[in-house]
Amino acid sequence: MAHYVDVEDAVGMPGLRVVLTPGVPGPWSEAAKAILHVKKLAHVKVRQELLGSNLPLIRWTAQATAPVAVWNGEPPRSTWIEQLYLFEWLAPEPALIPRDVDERMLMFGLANEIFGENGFVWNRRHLMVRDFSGPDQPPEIRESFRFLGRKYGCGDAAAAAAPARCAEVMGLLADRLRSQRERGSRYCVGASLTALDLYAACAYALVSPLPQDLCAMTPLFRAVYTTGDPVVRAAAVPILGEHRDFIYRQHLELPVDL
Ligand SMILES: N[C@@H](CCC(=O)N[C@@H](CS)C(=O)NCC(=O)O)C(=O)O
Repeated sequence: MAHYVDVEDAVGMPGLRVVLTPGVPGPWSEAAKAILHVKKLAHVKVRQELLGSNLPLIRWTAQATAPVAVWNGEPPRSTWIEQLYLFEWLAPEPALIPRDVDERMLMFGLANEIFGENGFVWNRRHLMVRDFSGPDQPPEIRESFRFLGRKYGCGDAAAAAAPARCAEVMGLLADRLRSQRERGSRYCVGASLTALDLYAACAYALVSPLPQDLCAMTPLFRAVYTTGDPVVRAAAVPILGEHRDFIYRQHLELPVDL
């Protein structure tokens, strides 16, 4: 297992510190780790307490989620887009943001569909809340998901809209990968790896996680991450899983180190 330090110890350290949730392959956190891996960026991993009060983290970063990236005395970066710009600045090569403006607009547009507010991951979380906060669940699990539901605005309307929204983003990605394949590329944009490939690959864990030997998850998390929603399952066309497997095999660390 990766080595994590406590927030209290990390605050006074220099350099790059990245707050993550040990043992949980959350897409935003795995994507931050993927970028750090590809860029070989030295960093200290810092522990977020899953669904804990995280008071030291709130004092340090003014929020409680993971991931967060903190560079020296600069303001903490708690969103994927700020983190990408920071990592790209600290280690410009290999570049994960396309230099071509059309490719760049395409990449950030699709990345926002996957990772932005009301994007794929956000809506997939609504479905987790829907499926794991009912009265049939053990109280501890039910309360955890109800907490997430309150925090991230998951009411009945949001849950009802979520499957189609997830499927919409998956369809956009699948179309993109198909047209790239026709041009002879296995990547989402252009001819080489970009951050979008990492985001798509990490987000796919919320449809079908990597097998247990490549990503060891507790039975609960495996159940939560594997969706049985018929609309989302219908959108899970093979090219999406093939792309995820290709990106992990070619560019990322396997088995996943949580
Ligand atoms: N702030 C990140 C997203 C991070 C995020 O939402 N993390 C969630 C994953 S479920 C989290 O840590 N939730 C636990 C909590 O809110 O206590 C971004 O917008 O890029």
